[in-house]
Amino acid sequence: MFPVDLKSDTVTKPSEEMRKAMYAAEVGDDVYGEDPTVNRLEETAAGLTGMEAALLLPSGTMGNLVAVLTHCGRGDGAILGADSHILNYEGGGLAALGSVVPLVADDCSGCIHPEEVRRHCRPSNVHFAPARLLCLENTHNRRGGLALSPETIRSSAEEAHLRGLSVHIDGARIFNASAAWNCSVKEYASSVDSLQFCISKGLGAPVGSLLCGARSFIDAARHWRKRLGGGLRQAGILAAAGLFALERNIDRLREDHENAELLGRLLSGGGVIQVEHNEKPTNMVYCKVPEGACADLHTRCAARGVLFNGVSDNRFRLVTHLDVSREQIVRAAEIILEEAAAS
Ligand code: TLP
Repeated sequence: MFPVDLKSDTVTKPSEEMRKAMYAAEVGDDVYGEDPTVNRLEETAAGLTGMEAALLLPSGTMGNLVAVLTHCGRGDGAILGADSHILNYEGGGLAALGSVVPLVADDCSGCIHPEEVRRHCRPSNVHFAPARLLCLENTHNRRGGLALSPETIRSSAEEAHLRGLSVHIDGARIFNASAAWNCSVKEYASSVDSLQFCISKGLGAPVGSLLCGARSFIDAARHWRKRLGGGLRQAGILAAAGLFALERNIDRLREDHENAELLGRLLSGGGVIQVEHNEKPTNMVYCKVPEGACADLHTRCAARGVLFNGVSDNRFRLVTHLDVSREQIVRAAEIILEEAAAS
């Protein structure tokens, strides 16, 4: 039963069957394009998103970085949400490695709306960094794992395209979004130029992300991946886990959403923790406690085997995934409530 690890869906471990698929993988040197399993995974990712081509990368962070570097040159502006993962948690890679200027936009609704896109597209003038790219995030991590609809994405993307920008989706958890909206990932991908999704989160693979887009874009992205040192050799071992994840673990994401819903309901029932409301929730529960109470609660729960991450002094995040059962959720909620009441 313990530990119940709700820190993130990144903590999932490959199952016995997934490991067998990895063991049996046919491999080759992927830098030569000769790994049949990587090629199959990239074709599968392109098929699932309806895009022309895809590229396997070691992480979501590298997927986003390669996308930004491929879309933008030095001094170009990328419109990023103030609460986006790219801006907050990716080490400033776009500035450090690409001299790309973050144009920080309001994303408190989870999306960067068309009027906000317009506001950042300033007239051509030597004083301004020209906006070249709009980055959206779905599901939106810091907005509680909120899933955006295909229509919401489309209206912002249309505005950006009208103004000559490209559009990228950080879709680390795009399959959670499509499960929440009961739509195909293709409906998201069809309105943008690139989309990256992670196989290493709720889908349960140990490593990897797929960047998807037009063939010419992916060819250029492959060059950036190599420059960043992300060209892998017998990566079929990892790709086999990705293929397994895409075949077996997409449909079950709904269970994680049900568990998150249950967890939120149990925690809010206790009256000591405020569970944040979210219009279209997925596998995350964000909670508020009195100012300064987070660190103590975190330590007390960890001592009893319930692990989660604090986001600030009074806010913490719980993430459900395929290695946490319904029974574990119920027990974790009891422990969190007991400790919150005692502190
Ligand atoms: N997010 C991690 C942490 O970095 C916060 C998590 O535990 O949620 N985009 C989004 C929306 C993400 O949530 C993450 C990971 C990434 C990109 C980066 O993926 P990795 O960890 O594979 O580099």
